[in-house]
Amino acid sequence: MGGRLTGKTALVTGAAQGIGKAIAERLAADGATVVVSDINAEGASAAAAAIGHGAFAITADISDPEAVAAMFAAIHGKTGGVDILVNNASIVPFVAWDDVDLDHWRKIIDVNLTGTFIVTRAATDQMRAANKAGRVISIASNTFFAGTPNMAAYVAAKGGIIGFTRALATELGQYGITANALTPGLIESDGVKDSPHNEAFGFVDMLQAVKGKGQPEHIADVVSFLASDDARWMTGQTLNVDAGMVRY
Ligand code: NAD
Ligand code: 4PL
Repeated sequence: MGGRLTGKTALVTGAAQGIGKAIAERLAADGATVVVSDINAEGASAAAAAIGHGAFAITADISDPEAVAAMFAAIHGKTGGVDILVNNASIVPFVAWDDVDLDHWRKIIDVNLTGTFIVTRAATDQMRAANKAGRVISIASNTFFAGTPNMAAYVAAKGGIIGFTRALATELGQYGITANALTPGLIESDGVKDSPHNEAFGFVDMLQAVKGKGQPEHIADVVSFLASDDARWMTGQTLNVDAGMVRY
């Protein structure tokens, strides 16, 4: 499999840590030039240095259109433009329903859903300007199927990403660009390890068909497939990657 993304530029948002970092590592190992993007500048630089293979860091808040425009200008200057976009950045909250106020709702929708739109808007414009058979791969969550508690705004945003992916696939197919989503189950990422979600592994394991703790690499390997030529006949789809916790 090594080298199947040689010559491609891949942008991974939220790649300073966790699942995004594992995706960036995997796509770099596949031969892509990887842009490690994050709101956390130090973390993004450290991750890009650790990954090597020509990976470089760009600091950007996905919910800030000006920062995102500057990021795509920098990518164009350095590599000629993005071939593969992985929408991974998001806030992963743990907030009980009684604490879900309008400020929380707006923040989560603004970053997780509107931020995904802002980056995808710029990326698909850049792909089409360069006549690239681009790939948009968005990380949703199996919480959309499970209705997981303590995450109402997050679950709504993830459902929005799945709907957005379907519409995007329809509109971009004519340009040879595909759009697919992926729904991880609970994964032992840096963010989850430092949050109350870390207490849920026992419950989730009970529901899984295949037993064990989900790891960032379990997701990165499927993203590599979706980014590769092997997935060229798939678009508008959502792949569930959760050891069989939910079946649909
Ligand atoms: P994480 O919290 O470990 O990492 C998220 C990264 O995104 C961080 O580096 C953070 O700085 C960055 N980020 C946050 N807001 C940003 C913004 N506005 N602009 C740019 N970067 C921003 O999270 P993770 O667990 O690795 O999750 C990665 C993705 O996988 C997310 O989309 C998450 O919703 C999804 N997911 C995670 C799990 C899980 O159990 N870990 C399950 C399903 C889906
Ligand atoms: C099953 O996306 O998919 C907790 C935290 N449990 O973020 C998630 C499950 C979490 C999940 C998620």
